[in-house]
Amino acid sequence: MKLYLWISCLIPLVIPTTPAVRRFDQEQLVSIPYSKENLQLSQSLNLDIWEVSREQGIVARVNPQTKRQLSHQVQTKVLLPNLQKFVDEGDKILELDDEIVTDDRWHTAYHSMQDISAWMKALAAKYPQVASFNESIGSTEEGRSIPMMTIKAPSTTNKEVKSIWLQGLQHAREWIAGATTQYLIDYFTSGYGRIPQVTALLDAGVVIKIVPICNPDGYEYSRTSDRMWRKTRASVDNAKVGIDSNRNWPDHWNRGGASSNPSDDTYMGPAPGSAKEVKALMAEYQKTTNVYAAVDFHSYSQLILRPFDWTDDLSRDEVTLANIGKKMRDIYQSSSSLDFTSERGVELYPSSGGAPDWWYGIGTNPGQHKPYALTIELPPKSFLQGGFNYAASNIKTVGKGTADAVLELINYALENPLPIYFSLSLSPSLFHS
Ligand code: 0X9
Ligand code: ZN
Repeated sequence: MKLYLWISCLIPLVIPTTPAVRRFDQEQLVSIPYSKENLQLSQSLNLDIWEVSREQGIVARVNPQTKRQLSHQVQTKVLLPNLQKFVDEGDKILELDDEIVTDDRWHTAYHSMQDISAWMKALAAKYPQVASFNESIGSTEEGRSIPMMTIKAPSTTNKEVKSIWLQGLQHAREWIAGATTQYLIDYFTSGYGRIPQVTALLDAGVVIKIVPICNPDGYEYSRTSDRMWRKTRASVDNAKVGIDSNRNWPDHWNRGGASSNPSDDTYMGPAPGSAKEVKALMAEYQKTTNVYAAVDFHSYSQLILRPFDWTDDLSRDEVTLANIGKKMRDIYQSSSSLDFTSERGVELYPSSGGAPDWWYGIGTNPGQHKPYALTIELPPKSFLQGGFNYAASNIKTVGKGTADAVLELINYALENPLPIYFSLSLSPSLFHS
């Protein structure tokens, strides 16, 4: 008896402190018909919008409270009555692996942040001629490193550099975005001397910088604790509410389609460019000479989005940007049978503080070309094909289609660089009404 009491006193001390895994039994996926008004309504209720399309309407995650608010105002259709079941399904198909291999097998699973970094290091060691691994361009809120790979031909001198910037996974749960940027790292690194188009581009002075995981804290959190987590893990008033880094970039920050409420999924942060992750990315980007094109990879919906995200006004380069969007859409189709749509970001829904508006706006160093600045929403097309739970067996197909589309973008951007706008051009971008 005495022993029993003694042991029971110890129990609280020996329970392991693994983080609680968030459950979604009370949450649902619903849709409402597509219209501008309904879009505004869902944004004003700060719903977690998963997709917006003519076919599915506006698809959003709701809890009992937001569902009640929504159903009072508009007809609501339940698509997934218990989101926990959807998350459980994902656990079966998402394939997590911890073996570090520098061949094709890497792209058959989703990996941890630590393994991704180790893999990048191993890949750089395998291809020292072209790849250099930067373990950290800056650290995250929880002290993790943000790794980057730079890919460059041995003969390239600083004078002739034409840079391409590729980044993925600002949003934690969009795992295919991180897997695809890893595929691109592999493609351009191992492709030199093997894939003629890659060799030709690198030999012509193209330098590719790839940050595969822009939000390491959020990514790990979505792997271990909350599968539907989107933001960083920034703290506000000691609560780890997180910032939506794609609402935090300092170009037309807080100009719509972003929330000032820290508990919302599109929380813009307390000030423009305040998120540690955004600061690190901005600093590295501005060290990069002559960025011809920059792409921010997200999921899902199969979209190629061009500026602007925040305003309905057409950019000065609308015709050119629409043209490359169409070409990339065709490449996705012919290369991987993936059906993409090309449009302006704002046409999907308005949002401010996103990376591409900053790249195309005030992020361009004075006297340099504007970059082709795109968001790519990777597959699948809809929640019907898994949404954020996109099976790891798709990584290679998506990766190959994306590599071909990005090759097209690079070639096109080199042949048709966007103009250099001198100081005057800053005014419309900075002070747009
Ligand atoms: O909302 C975002 O940040 C992106 N979509 S996601 O579902 N991956 O979160 C879209 C950014 C592009 N901008 C606009 N559509 N305005
Ligand atoms: Zn996203």
